Amino acid sequence: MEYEILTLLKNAEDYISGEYISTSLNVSRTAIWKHINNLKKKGYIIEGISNKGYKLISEPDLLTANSVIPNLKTKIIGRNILHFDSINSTNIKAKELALSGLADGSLIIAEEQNGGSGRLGRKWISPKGGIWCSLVLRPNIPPIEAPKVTQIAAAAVFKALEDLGIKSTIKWPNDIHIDGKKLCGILVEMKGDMDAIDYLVVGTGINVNIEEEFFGDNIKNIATSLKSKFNKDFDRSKIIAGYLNHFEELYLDFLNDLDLKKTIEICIANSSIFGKKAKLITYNKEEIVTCLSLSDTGNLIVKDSNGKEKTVLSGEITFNGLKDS
Ligand code: BT5
Repeated sequence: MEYEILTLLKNAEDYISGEYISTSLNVSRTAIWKHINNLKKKGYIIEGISNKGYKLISEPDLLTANSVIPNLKTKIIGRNILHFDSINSTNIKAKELALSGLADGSLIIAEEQNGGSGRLGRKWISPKGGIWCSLVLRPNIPPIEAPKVTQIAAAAVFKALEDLGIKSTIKWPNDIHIDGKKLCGILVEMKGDMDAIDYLVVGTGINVNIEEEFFGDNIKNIATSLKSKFNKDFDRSKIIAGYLNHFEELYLDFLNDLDLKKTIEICIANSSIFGKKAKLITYNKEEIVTCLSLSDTGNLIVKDSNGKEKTVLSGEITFNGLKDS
């Protein structure tokens, strides 16, 4: 009920009466009054003036259900939000809760993580001011299709930024960059067997209102944030909701006939790697390749040093020590 009241308050240009809220939501005026008081205790500044009604003046800068859900247009994605102030990792929490039956589309959000992780056990720096979240999904698709969800998430982050007029690029398979520096990383994990997926966890980290100094010497040359790029703070709840809205649109296409067309179009049109020489690292090998494009199914198409084209299902590309050409 709180976020329904907040949705009305946010959509109103001026004061709205208690009576209007109570008829719109079909609850008593006393109940409205109690909810408004609860919201005030949570840090929302809501002005109440007799004869005029209520007006939302400001809200706390937290990614709670109350701040995210009013901006959602989704049916299942992000409709159940669990918010934590500080935890080790939203992916770890999501996996724990998925095991005990957490619903499809649920989202775990943390204000900060003290054990955030990237792929292959790498560390992910996650101070307050970022978006650190993990979606729990239970798709009825063959397990081999699971890695494609990484690209859906990347395309969705790209579109959410584009909605704000921010131009980024997608680095296959799991990074979003601005000016060649990493703004966002995605970590998809899966539990299942050969035939069926039990759950997927889609962990997404976006550096939003983070000062450059938080990155430390190790990554300050390769990481960026919206704050350091644009020198201002951004509304994180709009960015995360934009991400979830775009994610659902692309994901529902994918669940229907495994259609990745829109996702791949976005990833191809906004990739930072095509035409470039890179080091391709796969589970058993490292080699120098030229990145060409993506296949319809989201695999990377490369040309190896013998001029032979091949497609790569999962792996990593780096330009370290190579001249972009
Ligand atoms: C990734 O791994 O890019 C996946 C990152 C996923 C993070 C999210 S946050 C919510 C959820 N909960 C988690 O615990 N994880 C997910 P990878 O491609 O392996 O990149 C990791 C590398 O990026 C590190 O080795 C650093 O070099 C660099 N890095 C670490 N923190 C960063 C940051 N905040 N911004 C940019 N780069 C960072």
